Amino acid sequence: MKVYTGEAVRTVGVTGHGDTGKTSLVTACLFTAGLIERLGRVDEGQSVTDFDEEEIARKVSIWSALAHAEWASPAQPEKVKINFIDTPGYNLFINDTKAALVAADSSLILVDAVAGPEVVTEKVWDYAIEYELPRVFVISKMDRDNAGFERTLGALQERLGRGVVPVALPLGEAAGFRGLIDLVGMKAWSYEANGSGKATVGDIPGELAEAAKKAHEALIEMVAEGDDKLMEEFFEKGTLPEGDLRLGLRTALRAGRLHPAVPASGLRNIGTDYLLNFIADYLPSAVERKETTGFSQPERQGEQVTRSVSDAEPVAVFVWKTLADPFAGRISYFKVMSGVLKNDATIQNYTRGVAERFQHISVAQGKKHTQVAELHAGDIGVVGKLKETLTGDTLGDKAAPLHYPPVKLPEPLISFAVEPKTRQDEEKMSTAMHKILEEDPSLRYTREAQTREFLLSGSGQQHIEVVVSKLKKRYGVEVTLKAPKVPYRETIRARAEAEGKHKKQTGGRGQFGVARVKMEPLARGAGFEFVDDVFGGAIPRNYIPSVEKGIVAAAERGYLAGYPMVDFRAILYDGQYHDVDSSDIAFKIAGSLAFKKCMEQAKPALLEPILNIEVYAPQEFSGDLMGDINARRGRIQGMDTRGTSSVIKAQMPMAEMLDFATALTSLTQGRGSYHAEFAHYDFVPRELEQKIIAHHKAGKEAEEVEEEA
Ligand SMILES: Nc1nc2c(ncn2[C@@H]2O[C@H](COP(=O)(O)OP(=O)(O)OP(=O)(O)O)[C@@H](O)[C@H]2O)c(=O)[nH]1
Ligand SMILES: [Mg+2]
Repeated sequence: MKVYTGEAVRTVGVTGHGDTGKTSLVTACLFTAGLIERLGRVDEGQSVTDFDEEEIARKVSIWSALAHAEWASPAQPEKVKINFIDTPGYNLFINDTKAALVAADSSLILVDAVAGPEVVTEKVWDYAIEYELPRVFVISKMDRDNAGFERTLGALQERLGRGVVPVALPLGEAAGFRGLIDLVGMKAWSYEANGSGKATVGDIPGELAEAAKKAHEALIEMVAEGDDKLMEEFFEKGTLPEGDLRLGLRTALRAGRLHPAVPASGLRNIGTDYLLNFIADYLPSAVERKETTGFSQPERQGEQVTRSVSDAEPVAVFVWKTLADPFAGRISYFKVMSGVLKNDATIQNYTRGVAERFQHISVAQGKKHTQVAELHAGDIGVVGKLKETLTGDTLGDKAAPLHYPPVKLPEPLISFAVEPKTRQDEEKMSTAMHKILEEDPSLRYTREAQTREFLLSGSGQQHIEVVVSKLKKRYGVEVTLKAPKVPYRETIRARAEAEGKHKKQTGGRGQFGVARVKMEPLARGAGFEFVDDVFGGAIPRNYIPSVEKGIVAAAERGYLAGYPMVDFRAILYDGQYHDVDSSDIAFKIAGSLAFKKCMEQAKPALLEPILNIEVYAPQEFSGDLMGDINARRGRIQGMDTRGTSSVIKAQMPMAEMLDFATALTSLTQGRGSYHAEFAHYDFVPRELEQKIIAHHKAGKEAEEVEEEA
């Protein structure tokens, strides 16, 4: 492949709500540009960018993927290279979209011409703003029944402002959709019905001339509005020359003032050549960003270091994605932030302090990789077999280190306990899971210290199920998912005082130790405190830690229902010993006996973890959501609005959260999301407490109690 410098590279993030036709549009663009031979369909598992087996099975994009086209527009006869980052659109997989967009220089936002703007439309719009990406709307699936360009555009303008302006109008709609009218060049583009992507460019049909003229003038006015010189010219002549219109549109797009909209159909391959031209002519090249900012230390520490996106700078690359290929092993997706990366270069991983060899650097067409000799500042590539490099790492010239900050993703919403089915599964599980975690930084895999369960956390049940399926198909590991155990705790509500006496006379040497202990409740979160208040050698110094150990061990085992006892102080104030018969173990037992006796007076109680939650959803769902939160023993703390969404803040017992994600999805038709974090422990209500204790005594798990409740 030809070597492209950054000026001739356009990296476009293809984003939008689930099912808006992103993957189909990318495949159609590649076909129109002649980079693939067949217009493969997502539904048949033949698209370029949905190549993962899970994606093919489910017919949705789960992970971001990379493709490229080489394209010359009439205005730019020199070919440019367009990198497409096809991203997932379903809410549950949207973290991967955010992670991948960091590598883009502009974004396409697809909006279904039937459904109009949806939740994720606004989400990806926000991402684009965060990453400072110019935004172009593609009103997609224009060939569908009931497709409406004007209606969709109106809805977009209502939500996102009048900066959304059409630069092309559709020629026909629904089954009659056959092309578009270019409002800059004022020509009609009519496409062959066979999906070849070839258009005949000609005059605007008479019946559409008036509408086209009006839209053309509106576009000119919008472009002129932001520029005094253009405004003057516009007032004088009542129009703008095409050259000025083009320039003005480019400037307004870069400034985030205008967001052009174009109609298209990926499935029928209508409008893709127009779109490719638009990308080549209007969207920023990879070097237009001019500067990037990193830090002298990892984790945003140290001083800021700015670097221009230029071949003249030392080489630096940022890894934005990792893929665990079953055959090729680890594949790293990177962006060249500065300098020129040559094939076979050995560069330093600043994050991990190791050198890595970039052998066979390549460009990706979905799963297919083509080796290249070098990649220039601003471009994107892939490389296999890096030893230690992971997503979020910066590598480059050893003499010029800097660290680009890794993308911060929201914390997972839902957790499951994963249990390997067999012994063999258990042995393979950890290795397999770590490979999957490398690919998906929005997953968490932890061992809960108290319950000893392995917890897998993600953005929703389907996200976790994808992992389970991958474990099985790719790594041959079978697991079952269960609701995680709630890490209840125990504590005391009252003071107590007792004597623990361990005395045993069995032939030879006996055992003897007496510990007198007071206990008192401590504040939530205080943990355990031990106070040595022994005077006059009632217990020799060396045995005092033994008493403490005995109490700690007993507290670990709990008193009511087997959960660890916390937030109390134990004061050892007196005791007795025997010169011959006393020992460490005798005092340990005395300590544990004292603990148990104290419990008889100390009013032990169960504690449950409470989470702070924030629930986001369109306003119309607030009432239902608050009802649901109340029914789950939640306490509403306040309500806010953010854009068109409302935010409900509440505190909720963890035990009630286990199926909240599922309930939220059904209550809000998939438009809600939430964030939760641990807040504190609080007393379990009396009735529930009695049930948990009774079930513990009957040898059952607390979870079954919750299910019954
Ligand atoms: N009628 C019509 N159907 C389309 C068009 N584009 C895509 N589809 C269909 O819509 C479905 C989803 O298409 P995709 O291309 O996978 O959509 P996507 O936006 O990539 O979906 P996710 O990545 O899962 O969010 C498939 O069944 C496609 O065949 C189109 O232009 N017209
Ligand atoms: Mg897709």
